[in-house]
Amino acid sequence: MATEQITLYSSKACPFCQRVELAISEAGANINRYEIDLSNKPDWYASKISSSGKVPSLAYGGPKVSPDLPSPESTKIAESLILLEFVADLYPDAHLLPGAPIERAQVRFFIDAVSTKVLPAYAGFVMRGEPKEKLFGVLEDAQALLSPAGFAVGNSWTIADAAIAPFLGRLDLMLGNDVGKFEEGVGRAAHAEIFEGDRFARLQKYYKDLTGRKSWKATFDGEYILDNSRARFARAA
Ligand SMILES: N[C@@H](CCC(=O)N[C@@H](CS)C(=O)NCC(=O)O)C(=O)O
Repeated sequence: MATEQITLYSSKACPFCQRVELAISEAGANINRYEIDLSNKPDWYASKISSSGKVPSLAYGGPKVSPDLPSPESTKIAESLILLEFVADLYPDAHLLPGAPIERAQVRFFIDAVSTKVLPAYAGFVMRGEPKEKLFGVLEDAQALLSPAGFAVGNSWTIADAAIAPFLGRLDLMLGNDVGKFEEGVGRAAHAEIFEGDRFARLQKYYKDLTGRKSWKATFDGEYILDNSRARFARAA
């Protein structure tokens, strides 16, 4: 169990942040969380916490301070996938990263597929209104990587699940409400295929298992995310 103090700088709207919050919740870790308003970021955030200005990032160790007065003595770490591994290392008893070399490699392979294939296709469809075929193709590939039952790798939840879950949740929410840069009705039709059609039956069961967990309910505020997505990604009227 980590004994140093930890502050996660996060945003409820951000899928990368939810990755880390899921892992922290699955580990049962007690940390400080500070909400960063992405539309009005405090000046100290980029100068003292994350030079890129992006969330999530984390301050580890150092003296006990208020999160908005960060200490130079704490170590600052950014990037959601690095943070997932960091949380797994801090809380080994939670087995967020399996012990066996093969399974560790499978977790990392799955995460790589999420980064290099799922995310670009997700962004293309939702944020640029690109044709659905690319998204469907990569989701089918991701589905084929899933364990036959259980989670991405084996029967236990791992950081591979944290890597993809926030994006599946946003697809469900945004397409279900037809929010995105596609033509009217295209999001809803895609939603029906992904979340109800036979082609994605394994993915649907996986999604149900992910979202049935306490960690999901603790980290996903659907109403807030939908409002935020509407403001950012709604098609022009
Ligand atoms: N590669 C980064 C991406 C993080 C990212 O893009 N975060 C967005 C919010 S979802 C952000 O902070 N954007 C800066 C801004 O909105 O000012 C990670 O995985 O942590």
